[in-house]
Formats: sequence, C-alpha cells, structure tokens
Amino acid sequence: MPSPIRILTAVPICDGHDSAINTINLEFIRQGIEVIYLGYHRSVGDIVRAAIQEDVRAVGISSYNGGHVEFFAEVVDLLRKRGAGDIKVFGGGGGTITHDDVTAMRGKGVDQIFFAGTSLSEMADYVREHYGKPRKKRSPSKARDIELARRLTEIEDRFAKRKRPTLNVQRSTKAKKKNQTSNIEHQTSKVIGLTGPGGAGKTTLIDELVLRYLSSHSKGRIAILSHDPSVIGEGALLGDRATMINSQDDRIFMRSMATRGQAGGLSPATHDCLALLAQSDFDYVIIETVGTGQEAMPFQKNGVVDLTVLVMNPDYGSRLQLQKIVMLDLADIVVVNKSDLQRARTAHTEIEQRLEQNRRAQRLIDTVAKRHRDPGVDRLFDLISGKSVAAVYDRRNKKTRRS
Ligand code: B12
Ligand SMILES: Nc1nc2c(ncn2[C@@H]2O[C@H](COP(=O)(O)OP(=O)(O)OP(=O)(O)O)[C@@H](O)[C@H]2O)c(=O)[nH]1
Ligand SMILES: [Mg+2]
Repeated sequence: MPSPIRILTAVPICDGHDSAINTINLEFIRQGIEVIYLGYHRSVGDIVRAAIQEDVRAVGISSYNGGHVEFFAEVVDLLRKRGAGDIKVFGGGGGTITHDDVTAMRGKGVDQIFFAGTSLSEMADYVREHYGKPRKKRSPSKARDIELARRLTEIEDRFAKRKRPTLNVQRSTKAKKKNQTSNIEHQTSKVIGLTGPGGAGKTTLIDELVLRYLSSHSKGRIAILSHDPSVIGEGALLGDRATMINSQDDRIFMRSMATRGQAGGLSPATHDCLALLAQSDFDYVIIETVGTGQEAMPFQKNGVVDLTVLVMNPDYGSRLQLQKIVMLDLADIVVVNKSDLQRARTAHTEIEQRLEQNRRAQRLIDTVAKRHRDPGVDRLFDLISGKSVAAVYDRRNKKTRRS
C-alpha cells in the first residue's frame, strides 16, 4: 500500500481566520490525507521551513486578511530559493481572493486557488489527483534538512510497502569525530523519549525545553519526532507544530509522523527514523509518543532512547489507577505537569509513594509547562541536559511539601 499523501496547511501572519482551514483539514483527513497543521498567524519562513522538514507534497494556505498575492508568491519563491520548488502551493480565501488576483498568483507560480462555493470533496479530489502520484526521482540536494527529510520519507514509504529498509547511514564528519573520542558506536545525539496520556502537556513541555536550549546554547541543533494517531491507510491530523511556537526555528528540525495503524504510541517506521536522526548532527533528539494508555511501553529496552520521561496529568483518577500505569515503573523521570491545577499536590504525593515501591533512582518533578519561566521546567531541563540538580531538587521539593 502506498503512503498517504502528506500536505502542510497554514494561515498567514496577521490572520486569525482559522475556521475555514479547520473545516478543510477535517475533510482532507476524512479522505485519507495526512495533514500537518502549522496553525494560524504564520510567517513565510515558518511555513517554508516546516514544508521542507516535513517533506510534504504541497502547502495549502488559507488567507482572509488580504495581501494574499504577495504572501503566496513569497512562499513559492522561498521554497524555490531553498531548493524545494517541487513542493506545490495552493489554497483559498473565500470571496477575498478575486479572479484577477488568481491570474496574478498563478503567474507567480501558485498551483491552484479555490473560490467560494467549491465543494470540499472537489478540493480533496484535486489534492489526490495532483499531489498523490508517485514522485519523480529527485536529484540529490546539498541542503542538509532537505536531504534528511527525504531520507525520513524513504523510510516511511518503505514501511508502508512493508519493505523494512536496511539502514545505511553515512555519519557526518562531526559525528565520526565525536565517536572516535567517546567510543559511542551507534549514535551521537542524546535521545529523550516523552510519553504520557493524551493532553498531559507533552508538546507544550517540549516546546519550553527547546526554548531553554536555544537561549542557553548559541550553537547546536535539536530534532523532534512527534507522533499522532492514525489508522492504516487513512488520514491523520498531525497537529503538534501548531502548539510549538518556540520550535519554529532554523536550529530545530521537527518531523511529524502518523502511527499508521500501530498501537502503543509510535509508528512502524519510528525506530529507523529515530536511528537516522540520532546519527545525524543533533545535540538532542526528542521523541513524543501519541497520548498513551495504562499498558503502553513505547520505548524499547536497549533501544536508541537514552532517557525516558513520563508526563502525567494530575487528573489520572485514584491511587488504584497509578498501580496500573506500566510506564511509572520504567520512566527515568516522572513529571506531574499542570501543577497549577487543584489536584496537583495530592498527585505529587501519590506518585511519589508509588515510585518509592520501585526502589529505583527515578526523579519526580512538578511543572506548569504553559507558564513562562516555570522553575519546574527549568529543573527538568537541567536534569535532561545532565546538570546535577539533586541538591536543589530535594531542597525545593521539601519546601513545596511543607508549604
Ligand atoms: C467567519 C469569519 C470571521 C470569524 C473567523 C472565525 C475563525 N476562527 O476563522 C471572525 C468573526 C472571528 C472574523 C473576524 C474578522 N474578520 Co472575518 N470573516 C468571516 C467570514 C464570514 C467567513 C470566512 C470562512 O471561514 N468561510 C468558510 C470557508 C470554508 O468558505 P469560503 O470562505 O467560501 O472558502 C472557500 C475557498 O476559498 C476554499 N478555501 C478557503 N481556504 C482554503 C485553504 C485551502 C488549503 C484550500 C484548499 C481551500 C480553501 O474553501 C472554501 C470552499 O468553498 C468572511 C466572509 C467571507 N464570505 O469570506 C469574513 C471576512 C473574511 N472577515 C473579514 C474581516 C474584515 C474580519 C475582521 C478584521 C473584522 C473586524 N473588524 O474585527 C476580523 C479579523 C480576524 C483576524 N484576527 O484576522 C473580511 C475580510 C476583508 C478582506 N480582507 O477583504 C471578510 C471578507 C468579511 C467582509 N466581507 O468584510 N471573521
Ligand atoms: N493548566 C495547564 N494547562 C496546560 C499545561 N501545560 C499544557 N497545558 C494545556 O494542555 C493542553 C494540551 O497540551 P499539549 O501540550 O498539546 O498536550 P499533549 O500531551 O502533547 O497532547 P497530545 O499530544 O494530544 O497527547 C493545551 O491546551 C495546553 O495549553 C499546564 O501546565 N497547566
Ligand atoms: Mg502532543
């Protein structure tokens, strides 16, 4: 079976009209298309970076606030400048885009604009017909993100055809050098796995960790591999990019994957994609699973993940539910996110007692990921980046428990 068509959708900067794109996204998904949604109020640079990293077939833009002739043309231009002119640009804006505008936009390389009154299924048919045919062979690109993005697509495509790829990853010079000094055979990045129930705040937390990395390291890059659920051969909404504001940065390589029918939080191609990213020049590779259930153990023992983080929502139920969550036994770090919620203090105590049963050096951290400069997220960042925070952590936690 061929891979589903992947497209990116977005709404331009200074435009909050997202209701049209939400309707269109849902229809595309229903028609078997994988839609990576970047959200609204997005710049040309953010759209082009995302399109390249996600290696999509086309970018769909919904524009209602005017300036569409220039905006669409700038997206086409920048894609071409970056060597990704094979990614097509299409979209609509109801009655705000006139016939004359469309003539001008087509002249500037825009593929298609849909007027008000076009049916949703007509637009999905267009996508299938124009962006669904197998790609022509692409000549190798010198741009590192384009090459990496294409290799990730190759891995996903081969899994879709049920042919497991043989990984033949040529390590970069920097990676080789690192290996010679540290004797690490298989990978050069630190791989962090984040898992936990749906909506616990995994994506928000990753975005905050990225912010701390970008402001404390003047060089270096992070890769993020993010998952959302899908049924085999069907469409999916890959929406984590819409939540990740800080991660829209040239030093962040982000890739969204649909699980394509695999249970447990990851996709059949995840392991190989992760191995490829881990052997590329990233300081960290962060992987986010889909929202998981009690039985999930998404990260293989002795796999490529170096550190596992379980992100919990304080509303998990009672102590009895905690006994059933397998990842509480396996995670290196357990985060109680949404500590601003009322039940958070009880959750901390109950989870702490649950972890004591394991008699392992697991860490428990309270965070409020949606709050800027949250000290809990600072502690998590320090732990992940290898700084010793034992003393600070214990002191602060004791203080919190007493107060
Ligand atoms: C709903 C709406 C709102 C809602 C938006 C809710 C939301 N979250 O999206 C609210 C009330 C918040 C709103 C606010 C505003 N709005 Co308003 N809004 C509209 C309205 C009525 C409908 C737009 C819509 O969603 N249509 C539904 C879609 C599915 O149908 P469609 O538009 O016909 O689109 C077709 C195709 O173009 C295609 N398509 C559209 N996008 C895409 C994308 C892709 C990828 C593809 C393939 C196809 C495609 O799909 C449809 C197929 O039939 C339009 C009027 C209009 N008729 O366009 C005004 C309109 C767009 N708004 C307008 C204005 C001025 C505003 C405000 C500035 C008003 C104000 N003074 O505060 C604010 C600004 C908001 C902001 N921050 O940007 C103006 C824009 C003027 C212009 N630029 O020419 C319009 C045209 C109304 C008018 N006649 O004055 N708005
Ligand atoms: N109150 C509160 N809300 C938060 C916090 N962190 C995240 N949220 C909100 O929780 C919702 C879900 O956040 P996400 O980061 O998308 O959660 P997720 O775990 O990645 O969700 P899935 O990927 O769908 O499983 C969003 O509306 C966030 O704004 C927090 O610390 N406190
Ligand atoms: Mg998420």
